[in-house]
Amino acid sequence: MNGKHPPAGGNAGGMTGAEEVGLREASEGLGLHYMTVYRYVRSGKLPARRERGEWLVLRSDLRALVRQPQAPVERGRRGHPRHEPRVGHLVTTLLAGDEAGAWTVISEALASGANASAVSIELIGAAMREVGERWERGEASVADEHRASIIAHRLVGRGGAHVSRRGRHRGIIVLGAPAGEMHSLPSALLTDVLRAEGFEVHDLGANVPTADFVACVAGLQPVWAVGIVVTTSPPSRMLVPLVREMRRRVKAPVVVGGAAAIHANLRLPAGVVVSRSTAEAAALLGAGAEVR
Ligand code: B12
Repeated sequence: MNGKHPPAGGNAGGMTGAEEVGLREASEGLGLHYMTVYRYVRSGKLPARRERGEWLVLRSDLRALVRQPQAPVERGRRGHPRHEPRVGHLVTTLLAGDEAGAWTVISEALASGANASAVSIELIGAAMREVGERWERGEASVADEHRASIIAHRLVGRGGAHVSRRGRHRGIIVLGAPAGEMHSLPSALLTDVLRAEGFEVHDLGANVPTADFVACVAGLQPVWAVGIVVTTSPPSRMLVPLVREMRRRVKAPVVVGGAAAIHANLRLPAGVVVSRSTAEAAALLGAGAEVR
């Protein structure tokens, strides 16, 4: 929205008069409950700006909303809810520092029948990759990106409450990144996927010193599998020593993955598996098996 807006007011029903209206007026004009329109704003479905504590929306945006086909749950080829349209809304809210709006996007996805781990991977992961692209293009500042990743972690924490499973767990999986690798969201996201599959997951996050990572796994034995993730290319020089030490000290299978593992020409000890995608990482760790 640009800055050339006249003051709010005018005839909401006919959507004529001033270019911008407040939410009360917008909801009357649309024939929707005030809270529904508010949710549209917070989730990014309806563009709006705030002036002296009041949300203002353009009449042209209200007309565009009315013309939109009603598609509350979009479904993909296999009948799963599709999240692509929501990713854009999530990016907008993340970059605006609007945590409540970001959570609205997530909760709407959950309410439409999406499972929590799909939300993690397809929504939060995809949105953060887009944030990275905007940062790379100079369209988002480092502060924007930092704020977005803090919110993303908080969303994962909140969404994680939806994936807890009752009963005995299938085994312990430990995830983390080697020293020097500062990206912690990849393991946080995979944590939810594995918990949904019934594993007890210990996520050590980013930048874990080799000795401490290995000692933690050794202390938790028996461990079903260990996942080590590298995101920045070239991968941390501590990756190979970590993998070697892990293989030497613990029996659990080790899976290495993440964006940097896929692209790098890694020389890893025999028996260590490299995953090429999130789904493959989840499958390999869940199988707890070594694939040579
Ligand atoms: C947030 C962010 C940061 C934050 C991280 C904060 C945090 N606590 O995590 C901070 C500010 C620390 C950061 C730092 C840097 N960053 Co950064 N960052 C990002 C950003 C925007 C999002 C990262 C993210 O969470 N992505 C979402 C995750 C979920 O996506 P994913 O990586 O595909 O993860 C999946 C896979 O890893 C998969 N998976 C597959 N196999 C396996 C196996 C296992 C075991 C596991 C657990 C997971 C797994 O599971 C994940 C979930 O789906 C990305 C953009 C991007 N494309 O990701 C840049 C990005 C990764 N960063 C980048 C860069 C350049 C840096 C810095 C070098 C910047 C700098 N000059 O300082 C430093 C590097 C620091 C370091 N030594 O590691 C580049 C990397 C480019 C490259 N070729 O390596 C990116 C791609 C941005 C860009 N477009 O240029 N960054």
